[in-house]
Amino acid sequence: MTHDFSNLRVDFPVLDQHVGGHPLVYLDNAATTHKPRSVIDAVARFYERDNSNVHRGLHALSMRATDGYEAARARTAKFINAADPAEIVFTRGTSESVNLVAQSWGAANLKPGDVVLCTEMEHHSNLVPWQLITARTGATLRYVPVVGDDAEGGLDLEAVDRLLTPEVKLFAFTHISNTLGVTNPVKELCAKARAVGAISVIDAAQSAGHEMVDVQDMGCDFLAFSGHKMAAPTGIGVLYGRRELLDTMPPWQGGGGMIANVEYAASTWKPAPERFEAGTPNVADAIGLHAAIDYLDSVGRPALGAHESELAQMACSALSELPGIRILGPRPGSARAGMVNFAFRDVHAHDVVTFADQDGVALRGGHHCNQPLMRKLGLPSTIRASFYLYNTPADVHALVASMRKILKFFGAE
Ligand code: 7TS
Repeated sequence: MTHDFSNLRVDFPVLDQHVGGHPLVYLDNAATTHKPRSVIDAVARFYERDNSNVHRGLHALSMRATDGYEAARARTAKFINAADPAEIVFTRGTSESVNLVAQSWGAANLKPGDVVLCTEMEHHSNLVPWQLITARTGATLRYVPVVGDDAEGGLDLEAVDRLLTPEVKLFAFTHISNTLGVTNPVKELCAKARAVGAISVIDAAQSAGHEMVDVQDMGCDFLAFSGHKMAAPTGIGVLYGRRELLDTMPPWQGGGGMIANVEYAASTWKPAPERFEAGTPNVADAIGLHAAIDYLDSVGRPALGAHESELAQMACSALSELPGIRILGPRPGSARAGMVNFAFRDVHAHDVVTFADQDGVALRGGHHCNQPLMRKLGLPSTIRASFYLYNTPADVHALVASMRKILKFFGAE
């Protein structure tokens, strides 16, 4: 089913407000997205009717809570075409999912002489965990470079072939860059990793809620994403892991829910996914994630991604006409994911974002948790506009009008 995107705004209560006397134009979706009424209602309904702990009680509420939590797991598996719901571990978000792989798989498998390969365009959440575990195990961390002064060429695919030596044990890369709007050829990267015997870890934080993600087709070993970036609540995220791998991995946190048997001297573990979910899980927000997935699939992910990408390309072309602008990632006119990241020669990014806020336009300014990449490109900070399903061409016009006004105010036009 496809939707008329201009009608979706009403599904999101938070968008029904004015900022600075203007209707809110929310363009900070790569940081977090808003939640539709159906998600807010699903979470409220859980607390109003079913609130209880899971997997531990035989009373009606506990059984309902457990059913809701496990139904969310099964729905999430279907959403990314995982073969088995046991391959879905609930976490707090992408960062925690990547840390889980690093601390569990990494600690058990990496040793001096091994290499972890990552890319220069990774968010800190898919970079710092690899620094921590390579420092701890004595393994080496290497990076696939990006191409071009504005990283307009994306990932250097020839360098991937050069860097994927037999010493590489794990290759971690993002699906869609949160800074460049570049989409990486993940299926190809997974195949290349597999060819040298390395496992693959995909950061799908910017893609899972925006386009079809099929873990079996991609051929990845692990894939991480966050609920809050795809219309679901904060505090719930997902780690997909191939069952054969998850079942060989040691726990990374101990506590209730993850054990088979505990003695004073030692314990044994449940299989995945429980092995990796110590303590009371985030039941309410898993149920919220289920509702968000239903919402996104009712809109239709292929149409949703195409809509955002169209808005980003429209913004990119219009912004490229402005004086002193530098746009990162694909050149205007080229395909890009639903965001555009730019800087002005004459006005600081933080001034731009502060002034845009007075026009009701919510943008993000800063290094976007890509400090090493920004340093390489020689930019201390940039301005990012990122789109979601409720944005419209009118939002792009508001963005461009606000940018023109700011440049004029600073005498830069
Ligand atoms: N990976 C990517 C590609 C991201 O964009 C983000 C968050 C993360 C990982 C971390 O996700 P979390 O939910 O665990 O925090 N990105 C951003 C951003 O671009 N601006 O704010 C957060």
